[in-house]
Amino acid sequence: MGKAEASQEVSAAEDTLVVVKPDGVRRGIVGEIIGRFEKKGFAVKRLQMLTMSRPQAEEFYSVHKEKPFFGELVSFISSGPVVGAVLSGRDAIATVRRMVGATKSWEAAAGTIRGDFGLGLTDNCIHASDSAESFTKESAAFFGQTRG
Ligand code: 3AN
Repeated sequence: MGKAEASQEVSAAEDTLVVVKPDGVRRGIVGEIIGRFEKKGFAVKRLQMLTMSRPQAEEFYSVHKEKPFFGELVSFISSGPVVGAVLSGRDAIATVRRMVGATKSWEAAAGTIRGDFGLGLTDNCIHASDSAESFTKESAAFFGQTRG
């Protein structure tokens, strides 16, 4: 590999945030879910279990605050422990969302996390950032002032 190609590889690395939701933690599939990302080649840069307060959950889901299901979403995500991970690797935001699958778990393709592990909508195992802006906002809401 030439010098130019090597630097392209480096610049292609991107960070994203996944949060295993309370249903995933309750069912004991955190390791299985995070393991899929590790096997794919993503590096786990941060990993934390916590239970979100209501204000923290409202901040985390603030892009959805006008949606009719906002209250349900906030109640559910703060209903028990969740596990957040910052994953780093090539085209992480889009690639991780492909691995997560469609929002409605019953429609999600087999081989995706939602397709393989559930049938829910609010309880659809996992959240993954959909853009660099979302990653920045959601990470700040999730990790707060804790050091990476
Ligand atoms: P995704 O998580 O696939 O990016 P979004 O961003 O459209 O989905 O929605 C955020 C979360 O809101 C979803 N993960 C899901 O839990 C919940 N959600 C989406 N649509 C609905 C709906 N119609 N009713 C209840 N909850 C919903």
